Amino acid sequence: MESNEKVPYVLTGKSYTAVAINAAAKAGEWIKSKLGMHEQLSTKTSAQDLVTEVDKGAEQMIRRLILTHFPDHAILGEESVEPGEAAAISALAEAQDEEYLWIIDPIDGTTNFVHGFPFYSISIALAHHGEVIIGVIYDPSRDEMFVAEKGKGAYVHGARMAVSGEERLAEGLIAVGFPADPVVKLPINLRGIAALAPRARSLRAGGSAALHLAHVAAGRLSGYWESGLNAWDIAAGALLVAESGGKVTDTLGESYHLGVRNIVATNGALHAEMLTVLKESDATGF
Ligand code: 2AM
Ligand code: CA
Repeated sequence: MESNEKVPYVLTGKSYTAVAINAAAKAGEWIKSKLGMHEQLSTKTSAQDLVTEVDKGAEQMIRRLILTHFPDHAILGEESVEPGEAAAISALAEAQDEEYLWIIDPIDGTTNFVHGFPFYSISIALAHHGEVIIGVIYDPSRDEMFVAEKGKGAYVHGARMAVSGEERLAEGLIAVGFPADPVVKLPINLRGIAALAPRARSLRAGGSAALHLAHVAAGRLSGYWESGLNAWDIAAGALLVAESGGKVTDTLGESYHLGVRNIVATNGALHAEMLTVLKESDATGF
């Protein structure tokens, strides 16, 4: 080993990745045990924007676990930020220059969790000076743990993941999302969906951005597009896709960074075609 070679990301004997996996697994078990048993249901910005005491409890659990190992690290968690786009953007702006920043979504797909639809996940990312170096997404329903480390690939239960091989949108299975704002954002989104539907093999809207990204990484979806997301929905999944050989940009084709809210993630081959369809249908969200 050369003397100037970078020291691996390890502190106090416990790797960052091990802590992320442990936190996601523990929170996931607990969340799953609460399926159909949550008590309070409140809405945040709209009737489509839900939160339960399980979201909040899971975030506390993950925070405590991370801080036990890394007490000087910063944490950005969905449930510790006021609802709405402006608060999310300013919370990220304040946090993103931290040396080590954990970015947590305790339940991505809360609407599904509330309805008992088994498509929700725990998303945990670690950024080093604003660059995501670890991404972990756990799907409690299928007991699948997706793990990526920057430069080291992405894995699901120990098996290396790779994006799918479809060359054209016409062969692609594409995931989309529906925005929580039904007044301004939904009509824009529906233009993109109307344009994509006849061009792709088929569309899916599972309701968890993080899991959509994990499935793109695993080669089970060819691509995914959604507008109006927050850093905690995307950070871990973006690394999973990149480390599986895929491509992640905003809807204008700019490279992924923590501030991206309008995302396109694909196997790479379909990327340009998806961007073109979104641009032509005026559905980029910009
Ligand atoms: P959540 O369950 O953590 O809120 C579904 O289309 C995706 O949009 C999910 O990842 C969901 O994450 C996210 N989402 C739901 N409501 C949202 C809102 N008001 N603003 C931004 N993203 C939202
Ligand atoms: Ca959430």
